[in-house]
Amino acid sequence: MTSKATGKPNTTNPEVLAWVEKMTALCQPDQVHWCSGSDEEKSTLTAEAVERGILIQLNQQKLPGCYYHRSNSNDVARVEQCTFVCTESEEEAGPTNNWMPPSQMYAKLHALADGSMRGRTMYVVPYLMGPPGSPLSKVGVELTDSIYVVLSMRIMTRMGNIAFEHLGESRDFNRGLHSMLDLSPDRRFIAHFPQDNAIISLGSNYGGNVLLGKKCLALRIGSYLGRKEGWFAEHMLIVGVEAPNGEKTYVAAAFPSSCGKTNFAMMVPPPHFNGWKIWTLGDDIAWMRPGPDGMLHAINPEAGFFGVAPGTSRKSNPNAMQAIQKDTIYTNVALTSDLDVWWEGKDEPPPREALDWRGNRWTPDSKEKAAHPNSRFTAPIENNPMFATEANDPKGVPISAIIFGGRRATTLPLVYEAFNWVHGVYLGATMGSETTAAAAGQVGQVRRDPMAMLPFCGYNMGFYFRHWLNMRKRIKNPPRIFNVNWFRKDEEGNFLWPGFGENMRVLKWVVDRVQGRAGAQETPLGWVPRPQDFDLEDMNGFTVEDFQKVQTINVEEWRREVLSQDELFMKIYAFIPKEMIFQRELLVARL
Ligand code: OXD
Ligand code: MN
Repeated sequence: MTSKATGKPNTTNPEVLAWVEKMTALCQPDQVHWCSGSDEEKSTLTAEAVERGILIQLNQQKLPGCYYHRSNSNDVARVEQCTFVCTESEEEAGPTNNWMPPSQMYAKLHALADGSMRGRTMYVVPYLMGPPGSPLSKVGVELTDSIYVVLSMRIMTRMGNIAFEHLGESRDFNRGLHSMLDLSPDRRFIAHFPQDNAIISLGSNYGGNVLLGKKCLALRIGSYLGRKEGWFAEHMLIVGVEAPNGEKTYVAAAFPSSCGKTNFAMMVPPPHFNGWKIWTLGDDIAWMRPGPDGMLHAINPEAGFFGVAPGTSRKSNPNAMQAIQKDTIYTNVALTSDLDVWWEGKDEPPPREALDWRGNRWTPDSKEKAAHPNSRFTAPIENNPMFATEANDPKGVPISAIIFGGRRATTLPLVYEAFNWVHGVYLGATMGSETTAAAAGQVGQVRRDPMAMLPFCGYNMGFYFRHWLNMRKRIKNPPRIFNVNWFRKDEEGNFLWPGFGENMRVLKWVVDRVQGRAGAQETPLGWVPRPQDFDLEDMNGFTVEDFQKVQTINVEEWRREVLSQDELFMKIYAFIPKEMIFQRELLVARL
């Protein structure tokens, strides 16, 4: 190690030691701390973070083990314009990613990182994505100068010695370097080097940019490795749907950021569904690989929730509310005078006075929101009362259905089922959604977001569709594919579907289809439930007509929809599999 390095490595892996030494020489931290993941380490680092004002201890009577963090006000969301995929050829990254040749990006970022940790500690954060001992799991090592990152990674991943134990002497680990620099947006880069299994993230301290296990490794690098190694890394939640007779069906679902994935993953069925249970395996990411039984098996590589706080309440998500009562880090929500947290859409009425997410005095008369729309909670997944313990099974769980969905005010019905795998891939590939606050930029525009992976696919989107098509040959019993939209509105702008727990009705139809119990009718879009196929009982005035309205297929709207799909298809035309063009033609003909 260099002369400045202190702290004892908790691995003998020569590749890890050599790389950490090289990065130490580059960043020149005052100290190097190798994270073990122990409870004592957590206490010491938390105390230090409180002393330095990085964390505020919350009211321990109300929220034991919970802390509050404010990020820099210019650093509150993922930044797609600063996110790069650095493959040798531009074609490999494809037209939907920012690209720079690896050598050029390394030179640029190493120059920025040079001496960036002087006066700081470099934390070596080993982390395991997925259950220990699983062939689907991967190891990453993140070097960071942010204590907030260390404490958050400890929640979001299996962090510490456990990762080095899984890795052994293997060279197969992700090399992640993170430095906050001075948090200037001008020097903010989230750069991925898929061919080296490496990530460099500079100039930010916002979760999605810096908790490198999540979007960077589990999705961007993961998707690249998945293509190479024959598996899927997807932006999907995973749930186990238990019927009253104990039958369990596993479903994965992809929705773009801030479209209610966490709520769906933690859904509580309404009283009408007495005996049905939804078990949560994951709320954001699924890694899936064909298993020996011919089914697609999924694991959640993560160990925590990094959920959007605003809108989360005992009504919208009682399980999440319970999960965030302890050992949770809150970021950019509002802070009340008794050191409790508040956000728009929480059950309690607004506090008479609070500090807003920027730390300014806030009252209900203030024009600004108290919590940032993308404020977050970071909570251990095992806090969820409906956590499915099979999420720790190294084999993963067999997936029977995949659901795609977006936020669409018009055109898209509540639910329909694809005719087959290729058609299902087309549904995923043409997914559109209105943009939200999870990424910097304008909110509310419809943009194409194939499989909810547009910001997260670590290679050419056309090749990604090809990978989805090719994988069919390796899966003997493929999951059925569905499309949903909870967000359709009437002419006055009222939602046509009540959403939240009532989404259980849609999920039940999906499960019944998969189990061969529910009927459907063929339409130009795919198979749809007729009123008699769909449970509309006890719906408080929601009628068969209301159901037909939310399921309406308006041919004029669909003609426009097909045309607007071209926005993406033209961009990647040179790479798009011909099967997708075919599917488009078939849809036009059916319409
Ligand atoms: C997330 C996102 O944070 O998709 O999960 O932005
Ligand atoms: Mn996400």
